[in-house]
Amino acid sequence: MSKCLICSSKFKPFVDFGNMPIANAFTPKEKTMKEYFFPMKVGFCSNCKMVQLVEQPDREKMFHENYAFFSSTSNYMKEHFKKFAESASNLQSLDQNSFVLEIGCNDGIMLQNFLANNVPCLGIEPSKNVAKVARDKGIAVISEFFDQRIANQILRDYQKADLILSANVMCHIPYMHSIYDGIKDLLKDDGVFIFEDPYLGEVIEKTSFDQIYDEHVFLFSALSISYLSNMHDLELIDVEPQITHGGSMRYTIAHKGRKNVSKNVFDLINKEKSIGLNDELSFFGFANSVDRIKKDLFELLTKLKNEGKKTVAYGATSKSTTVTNYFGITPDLVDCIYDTTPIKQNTLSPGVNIPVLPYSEFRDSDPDYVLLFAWNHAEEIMNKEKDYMTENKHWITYIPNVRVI
Ligand code: JHZ
Ligand code: SAH
Repeated sequence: MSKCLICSSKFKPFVDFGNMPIANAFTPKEKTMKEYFFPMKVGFCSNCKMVQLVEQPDREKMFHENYAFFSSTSNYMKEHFKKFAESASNLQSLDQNSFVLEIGCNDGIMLQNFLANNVPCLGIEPSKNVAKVARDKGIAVISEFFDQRIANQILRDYQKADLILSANVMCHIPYMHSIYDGIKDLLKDDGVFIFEDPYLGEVIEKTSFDQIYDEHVFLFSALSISYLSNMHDLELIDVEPQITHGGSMRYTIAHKGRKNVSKNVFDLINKEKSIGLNDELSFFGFANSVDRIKKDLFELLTKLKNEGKKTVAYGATSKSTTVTNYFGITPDLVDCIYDTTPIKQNTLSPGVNIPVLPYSEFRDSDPDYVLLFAWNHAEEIMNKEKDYMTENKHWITYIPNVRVI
């Protein structure tokens, strides 16, 4: 039995992926150090309804000066965060006297929009290389892991915030009580904390098991976020589904009793209960669904290899580390992965050592099949490659089912 990170109740894992490497540990071709692996299992706490990793590597192993994920590699995401910033600014009627904070600002993809509108803002970003990109844009960044201690440092050096934002970061942090305490200290009486993360309901519905990797310690729902917020005298006041990262949810939190709770919250909680996101029985079939995709994809890639077809992959995502390592996809099945991120290029992928090559070489490689690891960016990528991916070339996707397109 494992102990819940939120409420300390005991729970049992419902899926076990075996030993997994650090999802973003793209390593130099000359491996000098033994790779780190950890046992990756996920469970559901029946008491507070939180889905969580049983074990997570130390944060410094994942987030550091060579962090491989740069948010601005997707044009669609740049546009998404521009709209996110606009809607949050309007909600809080922000101006040059306001103060905005972002937890995990990465390369400044969100805060650059506040800077452009002269709204004072500050980013907290522990991974020094991505923080530098944000600073080079003129954004103020504290390069530390946010927690209650840093919140109090910000209170001393700056002021309380009208708006605290975070995207694809909250679900990465196991010490949630310190985060929530820090947010409570920092948020003005009428301030709001808005964050978004991959949504549990979508992960279960689509069997998007590859949203599970070392960095994602939690898969949130309205049920679990409202429980957690209540523990800290905060309140979930709105929810808004997003199509990003394969299906996310945006949560708005305020001091308890300060704002009206939207009908959206009651509706989503009722829907979650009706589809069983409050019941451990609902998670029992998940491992079998993952294994069905595993069998189908492995058989397809093996068949293509036996027919002498050339298969490459597109997008060296964090998600692909779970797919390749759990499915046993090695360089004999997939020649290489093409990616636009300079720090990932000319490396080997975590665990299974598939070469990662510069995107600029993709078209010359003349593949028959392209396995789309960045399936969450399918629209953007398929559009970009539509003239190249002609009749004899095919995409392969695997969420929710293995498909050849
Ligand atoms: P992408 C990361 O997940 C890690 P990943 C993290 N844990 C998280 O939650 C989300 O981001 C927010 C490349 N690419 O966005 C760039 C192209 O080559 O699916 C990236 O390496 N060409 C913080 O890693 C990768 O694909 C393109 O045209 O699963 C996409 O990674 C595009 C659009 C992307 O996130
Ligand atoms: N918000 C961006 C970045 C997501 S990447 C986007 O949606 O694209 C996740 C980021 O969270 C990484 O840059 C990582 O360094 C940062 N992070 C991890 N733990 C953190 C913490 N305790 N405080 C602040 N940032 C953290």
